[in-house]
Amino acid sequence: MLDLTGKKALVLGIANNRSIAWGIAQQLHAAGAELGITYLPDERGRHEKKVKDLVEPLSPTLFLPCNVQDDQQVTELFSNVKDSWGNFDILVHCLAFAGKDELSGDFSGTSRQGFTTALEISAYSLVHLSAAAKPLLSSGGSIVTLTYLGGVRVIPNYNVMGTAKAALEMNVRYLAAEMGAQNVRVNAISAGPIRTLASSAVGGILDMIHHVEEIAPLKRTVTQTEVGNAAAFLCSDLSSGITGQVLYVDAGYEIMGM
Ligand code: NAD
Ligand code: 0WE
Repeated sequence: MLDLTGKKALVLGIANNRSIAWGIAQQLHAAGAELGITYLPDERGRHEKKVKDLVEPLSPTLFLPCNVQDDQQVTELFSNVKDSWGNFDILVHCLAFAGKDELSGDFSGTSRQGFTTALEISAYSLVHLSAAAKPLLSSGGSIVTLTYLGGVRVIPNYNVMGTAKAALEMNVRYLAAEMGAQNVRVNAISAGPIRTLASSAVGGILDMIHHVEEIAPLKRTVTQTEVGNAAAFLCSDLSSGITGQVLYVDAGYEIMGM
């Protein structure tokens, strides 16, 4: 049985009710985990209010700001986690960002700053958060991140995010090799395209979703709930022998050649 009772899970990346991280948080809660939620702070506190209202039914015991570009916010986050929870069990990393300019046009037009920002927020953040979490993660703990096929194959316009996801997937392997010594596992879920805040801002996402509905073995896209269930599995003791892997939750799309 998938049972996360007694486990504490810190989830980063909820922006609204379409976020993949929201699907994951709901399934972790359903399996009995105690939740800590972070949000990306903005000047007016609108994200804070929105995310706070959304997650209230999951009764998180921690609710804290974290912009991964700010070292101090990461330090304060884990100092709060340590004070309130002591050790914890699960870290869910569900965030990515590239400037809009970088997500269309020629890949060779990627700017130095655009490249740096995309890799900093989307890939380096997993390394940084894992380092900060490491002294607090219990034996049997699990780190899960979200990736996309565009890190392995060329997907039109995914551009520098593809480079960032390739780096992220390699981070998973190096982190898994290191964290195995303390019986902490590190894995990624490669989700098929889902309409979320991040993906809806991308031109042609609907055409991409229709393409998947035609080609994927299951003839449909996946849902936040299906990604959430796979994440709950990777966070649970049911997956105790699995680390350093990329698990495709994509209705089978990745296997197809034509
Ligand atoms: P989303 O917009 O709901 O989530 C992205 C999150 O990143 C937001 O919560 C945002 O606040 C956060 N974020 C951005 N910059 C940040 C920063 N500097 N510090 C902290 N947080 C920051 O979109 P989503 O589609 O749910 O994306 C979540 C993850 O899933 C991403 O890693 C994305 O690459 C991945 N993914 C998405 C799809 C898809 O089709 N939607 C498919 C595969 C993988
Ligand atoms: O990882 C992602 C989304 C990543 C993303 C999206 C945005 C849009 C708004 C990162 N940064 C930004 N920055 C913005 O300003 N996905 C897997 C969804 C996605 O994004 C694509 C896709 C798919 C699928 C971009 C181009 C092509 C396909």
